[in-house]
Amino acid sequence: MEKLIITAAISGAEVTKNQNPNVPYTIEEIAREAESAYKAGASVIHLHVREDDGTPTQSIDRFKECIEAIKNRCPDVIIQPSTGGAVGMSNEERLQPIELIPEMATLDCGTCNFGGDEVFVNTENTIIEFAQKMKELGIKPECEVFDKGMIDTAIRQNKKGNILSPMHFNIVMGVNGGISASPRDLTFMVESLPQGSTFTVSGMGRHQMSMAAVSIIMGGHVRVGFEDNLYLEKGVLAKSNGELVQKAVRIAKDLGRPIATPNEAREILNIPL
Ligand code: KMH
Ligand code: ZN
Repeated sequence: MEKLIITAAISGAEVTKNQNPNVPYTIEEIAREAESAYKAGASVIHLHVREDDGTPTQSIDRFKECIEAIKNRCPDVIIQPSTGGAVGMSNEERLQPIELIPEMATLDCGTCNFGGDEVFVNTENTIIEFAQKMKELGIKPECEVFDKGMIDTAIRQNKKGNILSPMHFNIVMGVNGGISASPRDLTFMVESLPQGSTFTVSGMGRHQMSMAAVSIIMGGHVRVGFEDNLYLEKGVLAKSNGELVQKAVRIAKDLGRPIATPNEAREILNIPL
């Protein structure tokens, strides 16, 4: 079976130190968490950055500093900045980190309720604008899909030439407003992907490891980390992102799936070495 790419979503924009004191805010903390995930077996770091007080920001300067700090500790890791940022940010704000020409970045493929009164807005024109900019800059988009219609949107943009083949998807499951985290729904999503695509799965909260296990069995990849889940197991907060990656590695080993290095991940994702 193809080697397993583990993405660590180390920081997110929504989780706080009140929920888990190990959520990173400062540059030093972000670098520490990236290193813990990398040493445990993550080949991709999905990156959001914060001000020192925890406020989410898409500041290019903050991204630059964080990326440099991560690269000092994990020289070959793939860094995948978020262009989703936090709910309510403008497109201009959100797009800033792509000017640093990272190897990958997220491309959110639709609008989604995000619990309470929050709506994560991605109009069709936004998706086209973000996709075209990433294509121009040679950045591999990870299509974030929170529901089946978002896969169809990505396929439409692929047919229009705005997203190149082979496409890579992150199937996000269990957001309040998105598709549920269940094996049945994951099967439906995976069967809806174009031939030749790769995919990873992000299960929210308590679904993180169970959906990771299903994805590993299906030949998909996995995303774990504080952005989506703060607990190692019921009632036990994770001490680091590394602990969550270690757990995914254990599951993969038990299921007979070897772990990809960053360069092996580049090959699988069609990113130039
Ligand atoms: N924080 C969410 C509003 C992404 O990184 O592209 C958006 C998000 C998706 O996390
Ligand atoms: Zn994110």
